Amino acid sequence: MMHISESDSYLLIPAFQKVSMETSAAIGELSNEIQQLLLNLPREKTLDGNPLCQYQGFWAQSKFIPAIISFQRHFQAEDGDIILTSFPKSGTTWLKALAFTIVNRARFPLQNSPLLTTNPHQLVPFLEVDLYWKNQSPNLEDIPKPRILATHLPYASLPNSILNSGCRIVYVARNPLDQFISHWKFFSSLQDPNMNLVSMEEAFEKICNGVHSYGPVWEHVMGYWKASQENPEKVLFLKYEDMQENIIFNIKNLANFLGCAFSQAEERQGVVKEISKICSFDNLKNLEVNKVGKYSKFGFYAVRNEAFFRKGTVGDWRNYLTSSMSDRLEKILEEKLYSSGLSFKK
Ligand code: PAP
Repeated sequence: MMHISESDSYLLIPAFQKVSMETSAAIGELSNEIQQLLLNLPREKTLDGNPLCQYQGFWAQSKFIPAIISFQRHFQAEDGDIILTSFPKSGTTWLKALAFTIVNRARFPLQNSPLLTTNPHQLVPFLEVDLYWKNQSPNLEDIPKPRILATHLPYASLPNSILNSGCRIVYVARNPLDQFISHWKFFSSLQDPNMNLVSMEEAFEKICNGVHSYGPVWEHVMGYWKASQENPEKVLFLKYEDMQENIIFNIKNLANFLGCAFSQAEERQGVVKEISKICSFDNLKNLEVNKVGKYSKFGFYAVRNEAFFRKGTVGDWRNYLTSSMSDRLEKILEEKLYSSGLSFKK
């Protein structure tokens, strides 16, 4: 029988806590293998104090490892699927709103869009931190086609069926300085008594060392950037800052990539503009559902929908990072990212 020390059990417990009987039975099948695996992985802590493991070269919350493995092993992508991918706090909510609205515009007239009454994270669920977290074998058959699903996994860790099927991948990237502030402010806003949030300075130190959920950010971004360069029909690489600068162009580009380009008649009728307005930060933030609703993506915390709509601007990092902090992160990014030709507006 395997011996688990007190500190090891601290690491493992979250993976099996607060799950339904059905889920825990399903997780049970994986548990021995995962316990072994977790015990041998490098460990750290998230910005909010949860156990973090380095799995397949990226950092993941240990409580999500069973769900990540189930997703990797069992998810069967279909050719028509649309997989939205991102590093957390890079524009995922916006991308979900846009993709859902563009793809379903014939099904739902814009004035009756489900987006007006449902948070984008419920319309486009996350695979590993939602569907496979709640159930090791979720029923994905009933999701209307084309299925639009999301993940924060790095490109290299995506399930084979996503890489090898005809499904399309859309990635949204964001300037890591703003991404860090967005992440930090998100956790600060949760104010959950179970949370052990480190100071912003400590959090920044972790970011610079690449130690944060799905990090290092530069490897995440580079994985999708390279894939989009090598296979532009398969992977579309969007930038949050470009979307802010010209959303109309980006909506059309996204629709073309997804195989549902706007007709001339639609363009004349102002459909693209209307979609940009419905999915805009101001519109989504002020919807009743996003002011009062809750969303439990993280297993532990019931996150208020409003937490996904903070400021929605470019360059907010200037209000929080000292110049020595921004210089330090910029230097790392220069070396790890920008040398590949990729850059971000600030
Ligand atoms: P997630 O990883 O938890 O899903 P994600 O949606 O990727 O979060 O990022 C949240 C950021 O997108 C927030 O940025 P901020 O903290 O700098 O404000 C959020 O405000 C911003 N955001 C959400 N919806 C929109 C939108 N419709 N347009 C522009 N920005 C948005």
